[in-house]
Amino acid sequence: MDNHEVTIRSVDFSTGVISPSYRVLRRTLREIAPIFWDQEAAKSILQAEGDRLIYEVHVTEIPESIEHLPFCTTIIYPGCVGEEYHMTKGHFHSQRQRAEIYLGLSGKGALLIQNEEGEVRMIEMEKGTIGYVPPGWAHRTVNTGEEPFIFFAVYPGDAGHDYKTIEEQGFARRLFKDQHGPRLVESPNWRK
Ligand code: S6P
Ligand code: ZN
Repeated sequence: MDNHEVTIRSVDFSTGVISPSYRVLRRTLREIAPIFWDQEAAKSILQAEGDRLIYEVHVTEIPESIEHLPFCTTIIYPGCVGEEYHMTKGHFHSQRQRAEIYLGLSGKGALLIQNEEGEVRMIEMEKGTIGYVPPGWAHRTVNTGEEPFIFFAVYPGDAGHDYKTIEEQGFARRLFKDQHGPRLVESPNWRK
């Protein structure tokens, strides 16, 4: 039996830190700026503040192979780029017929899922919410609150990550902040 099969781990619900973990992926505005609608706002932030940490993913060394169930946590820091909330890049699983489970640990957010036809559904997430990503649906998460939005994710080890499709086509809907809270609007540049 390999060590990763017997290691006892824990997760801190308020920070998202998994112990022991393997590495932390950090996504900053400079890297992911093109995902946001307001490119002028992204540019001004980068000029005025320098770079900004948008989210982190804490991963373990569980292998990404069919017999395993890799898990990780994501911490999306609060804030907006223009009027659009901080969010993840979003992806399909390379093997489309692979689902995923999210569990909200802390903060407030939304899980957007989108199928190949561009149909979008939104699941509001908070501590204790289970967000189910059915097979064949791309997924992106958004922080709609004032605190870090933290969730735990588990997926089949052979799922794979297809980022390219979302990089090229985007999501058909975007989440903007208005005076009444989050507003889901059609994305003018979808599939352009
Ligand atoms: C992995 C799972 C999550 C995301 C993470 C960051 O299948 O869906 O752990 O990787 O939330 O999002 P993204 O789109 O940058 O991978
Ligand atoms: Zn996924």
